[in-house]
Amino acid sequence: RSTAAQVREAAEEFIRLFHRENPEAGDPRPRLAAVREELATSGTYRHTPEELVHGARVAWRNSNRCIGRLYWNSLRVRDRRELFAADEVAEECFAHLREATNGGRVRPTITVFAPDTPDRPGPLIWSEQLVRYAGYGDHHSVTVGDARNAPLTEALLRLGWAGGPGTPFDLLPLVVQGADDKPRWFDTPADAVLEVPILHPEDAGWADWGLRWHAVPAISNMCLEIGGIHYPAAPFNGWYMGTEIGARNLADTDRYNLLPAVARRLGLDTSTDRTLWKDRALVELNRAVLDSFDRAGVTIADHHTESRRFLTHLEREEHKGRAVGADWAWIVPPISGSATPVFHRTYDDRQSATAYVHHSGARE
Ligand code: HEM
Ligand code: NRG
Repeated sequence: RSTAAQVREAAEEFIRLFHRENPEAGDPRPRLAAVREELATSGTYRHTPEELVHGARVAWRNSNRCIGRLYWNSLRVRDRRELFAADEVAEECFAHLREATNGGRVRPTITVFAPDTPDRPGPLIWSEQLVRYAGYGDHHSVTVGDARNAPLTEALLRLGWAGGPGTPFDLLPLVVQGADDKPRWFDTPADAVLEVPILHPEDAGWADWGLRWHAVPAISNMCLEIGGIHYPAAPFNGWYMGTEIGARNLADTDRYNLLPAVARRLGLDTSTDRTLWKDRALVELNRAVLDSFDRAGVTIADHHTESRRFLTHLEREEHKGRAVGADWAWIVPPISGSATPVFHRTYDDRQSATAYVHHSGARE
């Protein structure tokens, strides 16, 4: 919780930044006076549509863990601040997915729902992303699907969801908690989700495996903070970098754990680590992910290209006189790190107040 003085300070800092970076908005002083007045009488203030757009973009620019920030200034912002009921939020999340997916030409997009105010909290999305695969199992082991989503899957079953067909890639419903309401779940319409079958460019045998992944990563459980105002529900997406799927989601031992199966298909000797069978399997899995998205006509970046773009971003920001914060451990890709230019340097890890922030947990 922030004090009134902290909110006022954050608000003033943001309004000054907005006017500095948008000279056409003119003298900041009248706006500063209006915001101070609104804060004094109501304890909150409303961003103008232009402030909201810029704030959401700057929050992306300030995401220290994100390698994809070169295009921060072209984020599409869907202003849905009038919505706080669970069913309306869910409906707009599905519309967000359709617009962002754009038939495969993925468009970086955010939808901003009602903010927290002294009168009423904003809505909250429990699902980590708009698209998630179920993880089924008991408390000790997940036997089918994505173990990362086992807690969400359990919560859904407790809320009365009947469960999916039981494949490793069952789409979970979206869980939304409206302002002053219980969490509710909403089946994800099939036409809102584009999925890509993961096939290997040379080994046709991968088709029998039924591997797939969704086209759009849309994080939905982070709070957008702009100038002291908190937007608890503000799902955003860009496009995938291949390693997120090929080196983590499908490969991590506590996710789909596919490296042993890939190595077997490749006929590798898995009896000892020294054959580097895991490394070779990782490369083939990542080739399969990139090739499959390309063949399906779905936007995806490889880690070499996205690393180069990030260095361009650093240069561009430096020219503008702005410092860029970055978190090395998140920026460097999980495979072939040293073969990308982002590895061979250090970064300032300064944090900014306008940012996407992880919630501490679900509201009671
Ligand atoms: C994290 C890439 C767009 C905000 C990341 C990560 C990658 C990435 C690889 C690390 C993820 C991980 O290791 O799990 C990209 C690419 C984009 C993109 C290729 C293409 C346009 C965006 C957009 C936003 C954003 C549009 C917000 C408006 C973030 C944030 C994180 C992050 C907040 C940290 C997430 C966390 O703490 O869990 N991004 N991103 N990114 N990105 Fe981006
Ligand atoms: N690693 C996660 C997604 C995290 C964010 N990555 C992005 N964000 N590309 C996964 O689902 O694999 N984005 O907004 O594009």
